[in-house]
Amino acid sequence: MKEKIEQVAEEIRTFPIENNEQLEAFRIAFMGRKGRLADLFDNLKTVPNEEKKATGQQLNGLKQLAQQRFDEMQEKLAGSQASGEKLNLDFTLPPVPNTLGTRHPLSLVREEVLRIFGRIGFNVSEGPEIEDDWHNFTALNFPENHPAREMQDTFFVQRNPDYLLRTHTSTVQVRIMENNQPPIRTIMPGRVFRNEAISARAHCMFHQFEGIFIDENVSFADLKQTVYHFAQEMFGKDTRIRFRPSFFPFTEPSAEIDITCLICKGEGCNICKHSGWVEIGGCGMIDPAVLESSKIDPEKYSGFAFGMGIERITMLKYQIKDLRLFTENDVRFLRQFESAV
Ligand code: 2NL
Repeated sequence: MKEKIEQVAEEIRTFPIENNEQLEAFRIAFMGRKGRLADLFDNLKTVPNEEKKATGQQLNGLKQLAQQRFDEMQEKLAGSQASGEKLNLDFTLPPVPNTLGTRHPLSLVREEVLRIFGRIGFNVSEGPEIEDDWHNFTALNFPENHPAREMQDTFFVQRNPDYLLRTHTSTVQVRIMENNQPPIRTIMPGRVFRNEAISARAHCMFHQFEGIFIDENVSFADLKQTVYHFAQEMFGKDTRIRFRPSFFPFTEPSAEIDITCLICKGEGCNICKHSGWVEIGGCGMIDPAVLESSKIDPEKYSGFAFGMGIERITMLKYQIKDLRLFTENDVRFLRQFESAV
């Protein structure tokens, strides 16, 4: 027994402890429930009675020795980690830079649109993406048999086809007109949905913004100047605009808005199909029937409205050739834009 104790004492003194794992191995080997010390204490039963007291004292000494070495090494390891010696750290090195995300190009353009119109007195309105027939079609003067009301053009809610995914953001302006009297100046950005196959030029979900301006004596000249101001702020001072007669159920007269092609500056290229002009949206004077269905007196007030695609403007501004890039979340695409601050 005496030799055994000596031998274990030697092992306690020489057990290699250079890191936390070895410290734990030491604790388990000697001080654990099934360790060397527990073993020796068990053997105490077999020691003759007259030697028991002396052996017990030796064993207690051994226990103290193990505890001492453990405490000492634990303190030493904690100290060397804190000072960084063991991990070989150089605290003078510059920190690894934080990689910031970038803003989505559609967000950049939407915010720019809101800033431009905000500066000339437009506020921002939002509304639900699931709408009813009244707000999406009927209040906007869509006739009963209009093609947009067909299943192949619009997503209807299956259980109740009076509900649908809005196909334009005019739905929100209908609510604004219902609940406010002029003057009304507001911009409505948002997601809209159309039942279309996904390709480089079409998607079933995209973003647009519409604006309305209703007051006494609002004229087509006000509409033209507002759109012109927007085009210059968004695309640069050289940008010119052109209106082409068109038709929308909710405006009369209506026009399509073109701007001079940003790529060739009007000279003619592939993007503008050699016309020098590209379309960015539509506009018109709000149809008196639409004002009336929203309880605004068309005898007293008039207004204009316009709508533009955010994807379309973004593609023109950044020369992006495929709509699908906006929704694929490919970081090689996304990283090219302004970083989030
Ligand atoms: C386009 C054309 C347009 C409107 C949207 C509108 C809204 C109300 C009343 C009357 Cl509440 N009009 N919006 C008017 C003309 C054109 O959008 O090409 N959008 C991408």
